[in-house]
Amino acid sequence: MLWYVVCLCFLTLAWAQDCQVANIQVVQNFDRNRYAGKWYAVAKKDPEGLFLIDNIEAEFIVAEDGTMTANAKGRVIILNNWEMCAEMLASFEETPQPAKFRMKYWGVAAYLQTGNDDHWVIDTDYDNYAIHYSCRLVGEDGTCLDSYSFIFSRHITGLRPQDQQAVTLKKMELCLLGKYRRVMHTGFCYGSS
Ligand code: RTL
Repeated sequence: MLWYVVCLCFLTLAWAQDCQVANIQVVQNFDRNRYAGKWYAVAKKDPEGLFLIDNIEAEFIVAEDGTMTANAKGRVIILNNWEMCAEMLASFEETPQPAKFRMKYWGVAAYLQTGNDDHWVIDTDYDNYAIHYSCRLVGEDGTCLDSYSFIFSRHITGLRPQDQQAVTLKKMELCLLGKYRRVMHTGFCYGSS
Protein backbone atom coordinates (compact mmCIF):
# COMPACT_ATOMS: atom_id res chain seq x y z
CA MET A 1 0.00 0.00 0.00
CA LEU A 2 2.81 2.38 0.98
CA TRP A 3 4.62 1.62 -2.28
CA TYR A 4 1.47 2.30 -4.20
CA VAL A 5 1.18 5.74 -2.59
CA VAL A 6 4.87 6.48 -3.18
CA CYS A 7 4.59 5.46 -6.87
CA LEU A 8 1.47 7.57 -7.26
CA CYS A 9 3.30 10.57 -5.76
CA PHE A 10 6.20 10.14 -8.20
CA LEU A 11 3.81 9.78 -11.12
CA THR A 12 1.97 12.93 -10.11
CA LEU A 13 5.27 14.78 -9.79
CA ALA A 14 6.50 13.53 -13.15
CA TRP A 15 3.27 14.69 -14.72
CA ALA A 16 3.41 18.09 -13.04
CA GLN A 17 7.00 18.36 -14.23
CA ASP A 18 6.69 17.92 -17.96
CA CYS A 19 8.40 21.32 -18.23
CA GLN A 20 6.05 22.55 -20.96
CA VAL A 21 5.66 26.32 -20.70
CA ALA A 22 2.05 25.96 -21.87
CA ASN A 23 1.27 23.71 -18.87
CA ILE A 24 2.65 26.01 -16.17
CA GLN A 25 -0.04 26.76 -13.60
CA VAL A 26 -0.47 30.30 -12.30
CA VAL A 27 -2.42 31.82 -9.40
CA GLN A 28 -6.16 31.27 -9.65
CA ASN A 29 -8.40 34.35 -9.21
CA PHE A 30 -5.36 36.62 -9.09
CA ASP A 31 -6.07 39.83 -7.15
CA ARG A 32 -3.70 42.59 -8.27
CA ASN A 33 -4.83 44.92 -5.47
CA ARG A 34 -3.59 42.43 -2.89
CA TYR A 35 -0.38 41.86 -4.91
CA ALA A 36 0.33 45.62 -4.87
CA GLY A 37 2.95 47.09 -2.59
CA LYS A 38 6.53 46.30 -1.84
CA TRP A 39 8.25 42.95 -2.38
CA TYR A 40 11.85 42.00 -1.70
CA ALA A 41 13.53 39.45 -3.97
CA VAL A 42 14.98 36.79 -1.68
CA ALA A 43 16.03 34.37 -4.44
CA LYS A 44 16.31 34.50 -8.22
CA LYS A 45 17.02 32.36 -11.23
CA ASP A 46 18.90 34.38 -13.85
CA PRO A 47 18.21 34.58 -17.59
CA GLU A 48 20.95 34.71 -20.23
CA GLY A 49 22.92 37.94 -20.32
CA LEU A 50 22.94 41.04 -18.15
CA PHE A 51 20.70 40.96 -15.09
CA LEU A 52 19.98 42.45 -11.70
CA ILE A 53 22.55 41.09 -9.20
CA ASP A 54 21.28 41.72 -5.67
CA ASN A 55 19.52 44.27 -3.43
CA ILE A 56 16.46 43.76 -5.65
CA GLU A 57 13.08 45.09 -4.60
CA ALA A 58 9.92 45.93 -6.49
CA GLU A 59 6.83 47.97 -5.77
CA PHE A 60 3.63 47.25 -7.66
CA ILE A 61 1.05 50.03 -7.94
CA VAL A 62 -2.55 49.59 -9.03
CA ALA A 63 -4.25 52.77 -10.24
CA GLU A 64 -7.92 53.55 -9.70
CA ASP A 65 -8.72 52.35 -13.22
CA GLY A 66 -7.06 49.02 -12.39
CA THR A 67 -3.92 49.42 -14.49
CA MET A 68 -0.79 48.07 -12.87
CA THR A 69 2.68 49.61 -12.96
CA ALA A 70 5.83 48.90 -10.98
CA ASN A 71 9.13 50.34 -10.04
CA ALA A 72 12.07 48.19 -9.13
CA LYS A 73 15.67 48.62 -8.21
CA GLY A 74 18.69 46.42 -7.86
CA ARG A 75 22.44 46.40 -8.15
CA VAL A 76 23.81 45.89 -11.67
CA ILE A 77 27.21 45.94 -13.28
CA ILE A 78 27.25 47.54 -16.68
CA LEU A 79 30.05 48.20 -19.15
CA ASN A 80 31.94 45.28 -17.51
CA ASN A 81 32.91 47.05 -14.30
CA TRP A 82 30.59 49.93 -13.52
CA GLU A 83 28.51 49.04 -10.47
CA MET A 84 25.31 50.99 -9.89
CA CYS A 85 21.81 50.83 -8.53
CA ALA A 86 19.50 50.40 -11.53
CA GLU A 87 16.15 52.10 -11.08
CA MET A 88 13.60 50.50 -13.37
CA LEU A 89 10.00 51.26 -14.34
CA ALA A 90 7.41 48.90 -15.77
CA SER A 91 3.89 48.86 -17.14
CA PHE A 92 1.75 45.75 -17.36
CA GLU A 93 -0.56 44.63 -20.11
CA GLU A 94 -3.33 42.20 -19.29
CA THR A 95 -3.86 38.87 -20.99
CA PRO A 96 -6.93 36.60 -20.84
CA GLN A 97 -5.45 35.00 -17.71
CA PRO A 98 -5.46 37.39 -14.71
CA ALA A 99 -2.10 36.19 -13.29
CA LYS A 100 -0.32 36.42 -16.67
CA PHE A 101 0.88 39.83 -17.79
CA ARG A 102 3.13 41.25 -20.45
CA MET A 103 5.63 43.59 -18.81
CA LYS A 104 7.22 46.49 -20.64
CA TYR A 105 10.20 47.79 -18.70
CA TRP A 106 12.86 50.44 -19.01
CA GLY A 107 15.44 52.20 -16.87
CA VAL A 108 15.12 55.64 -15.33
CA ALA A 109 18.52 56.22 -16.97
CA ALA A 110 18.43 55.76 -20.73
CA TYR A 111 21.50 53.48 -20.83
CA LEU A 112 19.75 50.78 -18.77
CA GLN A 113 18.10 47.72 -20.32
CA THR A 114 14.62 47.92 -21.83
CA GLY A 115 12.44 44.93 -22.56
CA ASN A 116 9.07 43.31 -23.01
CA ASP A 117 8.77 40.09 -21.01
CA ASP A 118 6.12 37.79 -19.63
CA HIS A 119 5.34 38.42 -15.97
CA TRP A 120 3.51 35.42 -14.53
CA VAL A 121 2.53 35.11 -10.90
CA ILE A 122 2.87 31.39 -10.18
CA ASP A 123 1.82 31.45 -6.54
CA THR A 124 1.31 33.94 -3.72
CA ASP A 125 -0.42 34.29 -0.39
CA TYR A 126 -0.23 38.11 -0.95
CA ASP A 127 0.99 38.76 2.63
CA ASN A 128 4.27 36.84 2.75
CA TYR A 129 5.55 35.30 -0.48
CA ALA A 130 5.12 35.43 -4.24
CA ILE A 131 6.69 33.37 -7.01
CA HIS A 132 7.28 35.14 -10.29
CA TYR A 133 8.25 33.50 -13.59
CA SER A 134 9.15 34.77 -17.02
CA CYS A 135 10.06 32.72 -20.07
CA ARG A 136 11.84 34.73 -22.74
CA LEU A 137 12.28 31.94 -25.26
CA VAL A 138 10.19 28.82 -25.81
CA GLY A 139 11.97 26.02 -27.66
CA GLU A 140 10.54 23.84 -30.43
CA ASP A 141 9.80 21.11 -27.86
CA GLY A 142 7.68 23.54 -25.81
CA THR A 143 10.14 23.84 -22.91
CA CYS A 144 11.70 27.13 -21.90
CA LEU A 145 15.18 27.89 -23.23
CA ASP A 146 15.69 31.22 -21.43
CA SER A 147 13.82 32.04 -18.25
CA TYR A 148 14.14 34.12 -15.14
CA SER A 149 12.24 33.90 -11.90
CA PHE A 150 12.06 35.73 -8.61
CA ILE A 151 11.00 34.49 -5.19
CA PHE A 152 9.59 37.59 -3.53
CA SER A 153 8.95 38.13 0.16
CA ARG A 154 7.16 40.89 2.02
CA HIS A 155 9.96 40.55 4.56
CA ILE A 156 13.51 41.70 3.76
CA THR A 157 14.79 38.93 6.04
CA GLY A 158 13.56 36.17 3.72
CA LEU A 159 10.83 33.56 3.58
CA ARG A 160 9.05 32.36 6.68
CA PRO A 161 9.85 28.70 7.40
CA GLN A 162 6.18 27.79 6.92
CA ASP A 163 6.25 29.12 3.31
CA GLN A 164 9.35 27.27 2.23
CA GLN A 165 7.64 24.02 1.34
CA ALA A 166 5.11 25.65 -0.97
CA VAL A 167 7.91 27.58 -2.68
CA THR A 168 10.06 24.45 -3.18
CA LEU A 169 7.11 22.64 -4.73
CA LYS A 170 6.57 25.48 -7.21
CA LYS A 171 10.29 25.64 -8.08
CA MET A 172 9.94 21.95 -8.94
CA GLU A 173 6.85 22.53 -11.08
CA LEU A 174 8.77 25.24 -12.95
CA CYS A 175 11.60 22.73 -13.55
CA LEU A 176 13.94 25.20 -11.88
CA LEU A 177 14.69 23.44 -8.61
CA GLY A 178 18.37 23.98 -7.75
CA LYS A 179 18.73 26.87 -10.19
CA TYR A 180 17.95 29.70 -7.76
CA ARG A 181 20.50 31.79 -5.89
CA ARG A 182 19.86 33.78 -2.75
CA VAL A 183 19.51 37.57 -3.23
CA MET A 184 21.45 39.58 -0.65
CA HIS A 185 20.18 42.84 0.81
CA THR A 186 23.09 44.95 1.99
CA GLY A 187 21.60 48.43 1.65
CA PHE A 188 23.37 49.09 -1.68
CA CYS A 189 20.31 50.83 -3.14
CA TYR A 190 19.34 52.77 -0.01
CA GLY A 191 19.01 56.43 -0.78
CA SER A 192 18.02 55.77 -4.40
CA SER A 193 14.57 57.16 -5.00
C1 RTL B 1 10.79 42.95 -11.85
C2 RTL B 1 9.63 43.47 -10.98
C3 RTL B 1 8.71 44.35 -11.67
C4 RTL B 1 9.38 45.52 -12.28
C5 RTL B 1 10.60 45.13 -13.07
C6 RTL B 1 11.23 43.92 -12.91
C7 RTL B 1 12.37 43.49 -13.76
C8 RTL B 1 13.47 44.22 -14.01
C9 RTL B 1 14.57 43.82 -14.81
C10 RTL B 1 15.62 44.69 -14.91
C11 RTL B 1 16.86 44.48 -15.57
C12 RTL B 1 17.77 45.48 -15.60
C13 RTL B 1 19.09 45.42 -16.15
C14 RTL B 1 19.78 46.59 -16.24
C15 RTL B 1 21.15 46.76 -16.77
O1 RTL B 1 21.13 47.54 -17.92
C16 RTL B 1 10.39 41.62 -12.50
C17 RTL B 1 11.93 42.74 -10.86
C18 RTL B 1 11.04 46.18 -14.06
C19 RTL B 1 14.56 42.50 -15.49
C20 RTL B 1 19.67 44.13 -16.60
